[in-house]
Amino acid sequence: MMSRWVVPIIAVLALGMPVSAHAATIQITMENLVISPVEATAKVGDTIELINKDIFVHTATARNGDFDVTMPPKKTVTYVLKKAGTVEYYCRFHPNMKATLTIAP
Ligand SMILES: [Cu+2]
Repeated sequence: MMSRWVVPIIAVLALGMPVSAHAATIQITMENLVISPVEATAKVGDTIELINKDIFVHTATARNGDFDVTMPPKKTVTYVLKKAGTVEYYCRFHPNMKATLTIAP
């Protein structure tokens, strides 16, 4: 999981550029009624790419109301993070699907 990100981060640091200048895209997959990864970290301004590989509609619904994104079957929906915080989210249709997103300012 980490290794995909280590190389780009080192490359950015080596160039002396602030990491914060690069908005990242974080992929979150929903497949077989499981959200993966179950814990993800991001920053405000980053994009989360919600990939629904199932034949069901899923949602990424924040318990604190910060976001509520609906993903039609077999579709990818992107959402730009606007607020920092640790957000627990779940699928409204399948409440056993839950995960945590930690968003740094
Ligand atoms: Cu669902």
